This record gives sequence, structure tokens and C-alpha cells, in this order.
Amino acid sequence: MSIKPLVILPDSKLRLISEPIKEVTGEIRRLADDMLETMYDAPGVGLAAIQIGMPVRMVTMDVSKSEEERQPLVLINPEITWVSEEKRVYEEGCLSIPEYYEEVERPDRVRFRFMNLKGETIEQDADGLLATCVQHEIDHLNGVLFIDYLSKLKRDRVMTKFKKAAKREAGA
Ligand code: K1U
Ligand code: ZN
Repeated sequence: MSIKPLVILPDSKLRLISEPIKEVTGEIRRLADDMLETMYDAPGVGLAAIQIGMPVRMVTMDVSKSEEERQPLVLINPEITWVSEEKRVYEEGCLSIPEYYEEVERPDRVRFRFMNLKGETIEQDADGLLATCVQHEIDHLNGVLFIDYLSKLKRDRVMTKFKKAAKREAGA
């Protein structure tokens, strides 16, 4: 297991559409371990494989409270199969857009289907932070970022800030 460097905006990898996983191999299990370790270290409540540079459809999540026991989830090829009409606004962050938080409106409740590391297909309902997080993570698999839901003005401001930071870093 190892902590991997995070892919940060404006890296164009974040816009890739990730490939489905055909089979749970040892390599996929190792990737899941690395993603969980990277997510807990960040810390974050979710991580998509592309955020550590791997364009495959795998997500890790853990929305348990800090005082509770860890509840790691590994989702392979996750899909949203139902969304509620009711919406909910949540202040989202993204490990690929550090220290930037904005309110995003999404469906309040969702049903999602995925394969686990045993190769079993599972369908589960979610509300609260889990519902927000699974939608945010599945967006990553499709090259979508939470800033895409903001006004063009806000998105342009964030892009400019992170492009400048990347230039400074490259020149340093
Ligand atoms: O995908 C990511 O970039 C991870 C992201 C997930 C997420 C957070 C909030 C709403 C929707 C999706 C994060 O985990 S950002 C960090 C964060 O929110 C957090 C970190 C530590 C404790 C609690 C939350
Ligand atoms: Zn994110």
C-alpha cells in the first residue's frame, strides 16, 4: 500500500472518461488499497482512481464520522440507477481543487449499483453526504468536476487561480 500524489487542476487528466474494469485482479485490489490510503491521508471522504492518475472506473469512499470505526467502500464500475426529484445543497470540496469549497445542488437521494472487490454486484440507496459524495465521485469517472456546476464567472476564477499556481510551480 502506498500514498500516491494527487492529480491537481488544471491537469487535463481530470477531464478523461475512465475505462470500465473487466475483472477484479490483484492489480485492481492493490489500486483500491492505494486509493484508500491516499484518501485517508489527504484526508477526504471520497477518491476516484483518476485523481491518482489511473483512468479506470473505481471509487473509494468513507463517510463515517471521525469518532466512529472506519467504513471503507470500494466501488467498481459504479452507476446511478435512480435519483430523487428533491434536491439538496451541500458545500463540496475536491482533493484535486485544494482549499476551494462551493455550494452545489444535486439530487437529495440516489440509488447506485456497483461491483465490489469480491466481484459481486450490489445496489444500494444513499442520502445525506453519501448521496452527494457518490454523485461527485461518479462525475470524476466521466471527466466532470464540481466547478462545472458553478457560474462561468466562478469557474473561470478558479481555473485562472490554479493555472497561475501550476505555472509558478513549473518555474520554481
Ligand atoms: O473526490 C474528491 O475530490 C474527494 C472529496 C469528496 C467530496 C467532499 C464533499 C462533498 C462531496 C464530495 C473530498 O473528500 S474533499 C474533503 C472533504 O470534504 C473532507 C475531508 C475531511 C473530512 C471531511 C470532509
Ligand atoms: Zn473531487
